[in-house]
Order: sequence, then C-alpha cells, then structure tokens
Amino acid sequence: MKFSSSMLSATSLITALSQIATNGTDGVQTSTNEMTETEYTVLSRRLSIGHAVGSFHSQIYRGWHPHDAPNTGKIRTYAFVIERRTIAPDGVEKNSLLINGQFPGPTIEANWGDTFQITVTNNITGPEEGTSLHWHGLHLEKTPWFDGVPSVSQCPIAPGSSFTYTFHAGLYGTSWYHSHVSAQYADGIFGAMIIHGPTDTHYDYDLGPVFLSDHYHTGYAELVKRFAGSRAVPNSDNNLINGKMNYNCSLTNTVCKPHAGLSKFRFKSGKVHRLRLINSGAEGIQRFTIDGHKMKVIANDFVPIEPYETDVITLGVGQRSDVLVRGADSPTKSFWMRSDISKRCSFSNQHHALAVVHYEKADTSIAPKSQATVYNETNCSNDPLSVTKPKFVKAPPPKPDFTQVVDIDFQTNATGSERWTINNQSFQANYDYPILLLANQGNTSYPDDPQWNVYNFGNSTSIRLIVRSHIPIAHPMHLHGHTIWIVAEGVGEWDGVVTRPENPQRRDTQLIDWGYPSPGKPSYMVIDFVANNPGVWPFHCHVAWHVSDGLSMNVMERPDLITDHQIPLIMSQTCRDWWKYSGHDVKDGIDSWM
Ligand SMILES: [Cu+2]
Repeated sequence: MKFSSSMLSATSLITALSQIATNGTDGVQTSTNEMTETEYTVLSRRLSIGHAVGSFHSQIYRGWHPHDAPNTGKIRTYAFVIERRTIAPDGVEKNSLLINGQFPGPTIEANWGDTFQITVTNNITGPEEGTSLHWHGLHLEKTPWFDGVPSVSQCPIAPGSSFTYTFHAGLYGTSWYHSHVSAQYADGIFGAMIIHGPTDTHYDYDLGPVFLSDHYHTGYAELVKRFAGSRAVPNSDNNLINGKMNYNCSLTNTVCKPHAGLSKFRFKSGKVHRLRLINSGAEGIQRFTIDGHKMKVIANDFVPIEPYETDVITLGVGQRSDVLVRGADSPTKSFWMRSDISKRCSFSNQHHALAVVHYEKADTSIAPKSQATVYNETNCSNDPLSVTKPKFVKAPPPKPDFTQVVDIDFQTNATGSERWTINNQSFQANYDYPILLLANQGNTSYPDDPQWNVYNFGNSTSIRLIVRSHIPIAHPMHLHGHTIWIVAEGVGEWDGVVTRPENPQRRDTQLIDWGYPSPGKPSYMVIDFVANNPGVWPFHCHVAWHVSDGLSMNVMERPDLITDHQIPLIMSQTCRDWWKYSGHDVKDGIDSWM
C-alpha cells in the first residue's frame, strides 16, 4: 500500500490553546506562540543529572550485560500523584487520568546502576479506581514484586493509598512506564523512563522522548465496556506526537477548540540530534518519518544495535527506537515530522500525527512546505531480524532447556463472549491474590483458576516460546522481566533455522505479523530467554484491547528460588488495603482487568 500524508501539509501553526489546556502543566515539552529556545523539546537542557557517563570501553563498565550493571548507590526519587483532570491534547476535551497533572506524565531519569524510588499516591476519584505502575523493559532483578502488575506481582494501589516502588536501573536507554490496570494508560497514565548509559555513538543534542500515541476521545472504561468480548476494537480518534495534535472539530459534539497546537522541535544545521521514539499508544502500529531526513537507528528497546539507516521507523505498542538525525545544511528551513497509524495493520479514524521541525533561523510563524516521505506498507512486522543486529554479541543457549508452543487464537466461550486465547485459555486477573506472592509462600498450584494462565517452567534454565498466531491481526508481544532473543519469525511451519545464531536480535517487545487463518499456516515468532530471574512474568500482547480480552499468560520462573525472596511487608499491606477497599468483590470482569 503506497501512502503519503502530504494532504495535511497545509495545517497552520496557530496555537489556540495554552499548554495547561492541552497537556496540563510542564508536560514533556512546552510550546507557545512566542517560542523561545527553551520551549522546544531538548532533553539535554533539562537534565538534572548530567549526560551519558562514559564510553562502552570505559573502566566504569565491566560489560553490557545487566548482571554487569554497576550499583552506584544513588537514589532517584520521584513523587507521583494520580488524579482525574480534564485536558484537551488535540483540542477535544477529555476527562483524563494524569500523573502530577501532566500529559504525558513526568519523565523519570537515572544513570545506569542507580536506584529509582517512586512513590505513587492514588487520588483517583469520580469514580475511584485502583492503579499501579509498570516499568516497561526493566528486569526488576531481585525485586520482581515491584513490576507493577495487579494480580501477578501486587494488589492494586487502593484509592487514597500510596505505594513506593524501589528498583534498580539495571539497563540503559529509552523506555516508558505506564499503568497496568486494564486500559487505564490510554487515559494518560504513562511517561518516559530515560536511563543514561555508556555510548560510543556521537550526537550533539538529545531531544528527549518523542511519544507516538493513538488517542481516544472516549475514556478507556467506556471503550472496554463497549468492545470487551467482541472481535472488534475501537478506532482511535486521532494520533499524537508528544501528546499534541490538531483536530477537525466539526467531527465531534464534545467541547472542541480548533488549532490546539502541535509539538515543535529545534534542529541545528549540520548537528546530530538524538530522538527517543516511544509508541505509547493503546493499539496502533506507528510509521514515523521526518520529511527530507534519514534516520540512523542506534537502539531498539533497551538494546544498542549496529547502526543502520532508514527512511521510516516502525513501532508496535510498547516498542522504542533511538534514532540519530543529522541536520541538513538548511538553517532557515522547516520540515514536518510525521507519524502514521498503519492503515494496513491498525484501526483509526485519523491516522496522521504531525509535529514541526524548525531549523535555527527558520521563520517559526510559517507552516513547513515539505513533502512527506513515501513508503510501502507490505507487512505488519518490525524491520527484518537480519537488519537489527545487537551491538554486543550474545548467543542464546544452543539448545533450550524447555520449549513451549504458544498458540494465539480467538474463541467464543460458554457465555457467548469472544476472547483472545493462548493454548485455548483466556487470561482473567484476580486482583486479590497476586500469583507471585502466593508462589513466594510455596503455593504454585491453582486448580480452580486455569484462567490465571500460569506456565510453571520449574527448574528449566532456558526457555523457548514458539508463538503461533492463527488470526490475521498483528500483536506486539511483550515479556516482562527479560530481554528476549527473537531467533526466528515467518509464516507457516518454522524450519528450525535461527537468524544469526551467534547474535540474534534482542529486545523486550516484538511484533508478530498477521497469521493466515487456514489450518497449518499460522504466522510464527520464536523467542528464547534465560531463566535467571526468579519471578512470575506476564507474556502478553501490548494492544490494550487485546490484553483486556485475555491475551496474556504468566511465565513462572524458578519457583524453587521464588520462595527465597524476602518480600517486603508493604506488599501484603497493599493487599489488605485493597481487600478493605474492594471487599473481596471479585467482579465478573467485563475485561481481563489487565
Ligand atoms: Cu494483540
């Protein structure tokens, strides 16, 4: 499918709404009519803790592996308050769930080896809701109970309560955190997590996080109610870059202000800019381009890779790419930055997100006249495994200790509800009894709860999942607690061939392409990981509407060692607070609650 979004180029640069109206206060960036240098997105100017702290070959770092991560002893503390608040990111008013009143939420930063300490206060009212935060991509080694997944690692943080997450910044690069309660993050509970680490790649400016997210004018709870138990997913209403976009107000009956304002970025001629792209959406696969510019990819998720050049970056929900962009020799020019929700793979009523790139002497009152990069949509995959080669060579065990087939399908259950299934079982959370906390007490058998979808891999030291998708819809599959090797992908029966066995692609989230519904012709993705992180780790689709309909399983890893964990008392206290609030009222969930 050939596609160009040049029809949007005529958009003016009027900014009719204040930053407070669109994004709360002090969001990822500010942007006003009278722009000054400091109002652009420039992470390097806002850093409170300095730049990268060494090179790959520095004595500070003994190697790349997280087990080689330093322990600096430095604590990075943040205080989050989550509340309901009305903002209008694209001009359309939405009752949102915000952290410290900001959309997207505050960026948290650390150096590699530091410790994050983040206190979350749940002040959600009207109505009240439980909540939690998940630190996407980090391994939470030695503290799996701080992974932030209700029903798996903790009870939800009850309304009116606080909870402090303490965890090691054991990897470095770009990621994000988000609520793991139902599809709550689609209403605003997410932010960037930047961990500064060694690099031998030169760049001049770190422009910080660039969030690409589909946007829904209707709140998540209403969408879940409408769409749970059916094959359909809601179409998103708009597409945002760093929480901003304009909207055609004639399309809605909700309070709407045209020309809400776009995100703006400053490039300098001849200089190299680092952009940290994050797909923080609920469903849409993003295709990111900058008119007239090529990008050099230097990391996917938390994994530095051998740099390669591309015109378009594909990101499924949850995925990140760090890219370097060399500024053209064009000090007076402006260009459009674009992200398109894939028309081939995803569902949206307005696919195109725009932001503005001004060079240093550009007239900032005039809209760019640049032409969109034309690209071909031939699949719903990430870039080929042969292209994405990790910088630090690491081979998986030649023969996995245990192999599990994971069949993704869609089935109608006894009550007529349509659910995603893994090996014929749909996941359903039970907020009252987190699986990890039970396993810590030696309870690893749940005969009454097949819907918890626990795969107990016992003492296996390395595990292979052969994931097969039998329904023609793409899924960004994410494993908690690990960086996974993606050793193969394709259609039909896997022939056993591993792509670059000495150093296969690694990341924490990977798209599995459309399957083919004819028997024997699924699409497949084969992932390997080493079972060196005792805990219970969800393996789930990151499309909020799919996991809501049960597309999740739990990897029980080294239960013999889970019992050794000294789990802090705050975990049981959080459950008691939750029980007191909810009265053990385990609702017959409309969705999976995850
Ligand atoms: Cu999915």
